[in-house]
Amino acid sequence: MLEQIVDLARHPIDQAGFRTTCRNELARTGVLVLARFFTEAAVEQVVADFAGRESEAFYARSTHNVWLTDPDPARDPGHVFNRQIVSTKGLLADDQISDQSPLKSLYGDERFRGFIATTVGLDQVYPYADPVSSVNMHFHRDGEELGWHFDNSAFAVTAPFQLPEAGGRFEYVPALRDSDNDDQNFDGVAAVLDGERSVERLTFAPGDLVVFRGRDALHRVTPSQGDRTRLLAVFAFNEHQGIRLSPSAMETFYGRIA
Ligand SMILES: O=C(O)CCC(=O)C(=O)O
Ligand SMILES: [Fe+2]
Repeated sequence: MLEQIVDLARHPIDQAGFRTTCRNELARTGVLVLARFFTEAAVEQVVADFAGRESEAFYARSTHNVWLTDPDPARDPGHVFNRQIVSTKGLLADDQISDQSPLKSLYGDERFRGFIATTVGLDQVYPYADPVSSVNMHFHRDGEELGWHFDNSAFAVTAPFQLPEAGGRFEYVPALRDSDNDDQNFDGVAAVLDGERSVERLTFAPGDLVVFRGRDALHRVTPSQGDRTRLLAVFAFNEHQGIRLSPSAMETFYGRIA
């Protein structure tokens, strides 16, 4: 039942007026944080379900560029396009998360999907057609981070359930590139990587829902500090039905081909 998972009094996701407010906020700023979206009971259950599953998560022990692509041999190894970024966080894939989880109930809920679609300006959103991509749980133990990157997808829906004692901050630079016009702004990206440009910080708390436009906003999560693992759920949606990750992307992001 949706009302056991979402605080619908605070966030009436079925109401047209509420949806319009959310859509306008996302369009204006590129990010929407709905504070205390999840009920306390749902937060407690998700933490109980996932805290302690760190060792089951997949941790990619490799580096990536900001664009999440292979290096370009035609460019200098020192070019910002080929700069290698470290990411050490882990994840549990969709097929490692119980169908009884509130995360899956929410993800499959038509009212929630309708709300997300309206908020991001689409008629409908669809799940991934592969067994790994739709709902994920990210784990950042002490020292683990997610390095600077642009998302492949136009928008991301995430939900922090547990934050570390310190660190684990979400930092971003809005509209740093213009992917629609293939303007990659190499100088701007280099300035961020070199710490020469100020960045924004997004504050959110366990139980919040975050919708973020990360295709053109460079973003990262700083290293976690302390014994408490950062737990963040990612709800991945598509504009079209039947989309699956390629085998090579699966190998990169999940360490296996499912
Ligand atoms: O952990 C976060 O807050 C952001 C995750 C993210 O940027 C991603 O999964 O692409
Ligand atoms: Fe991202």
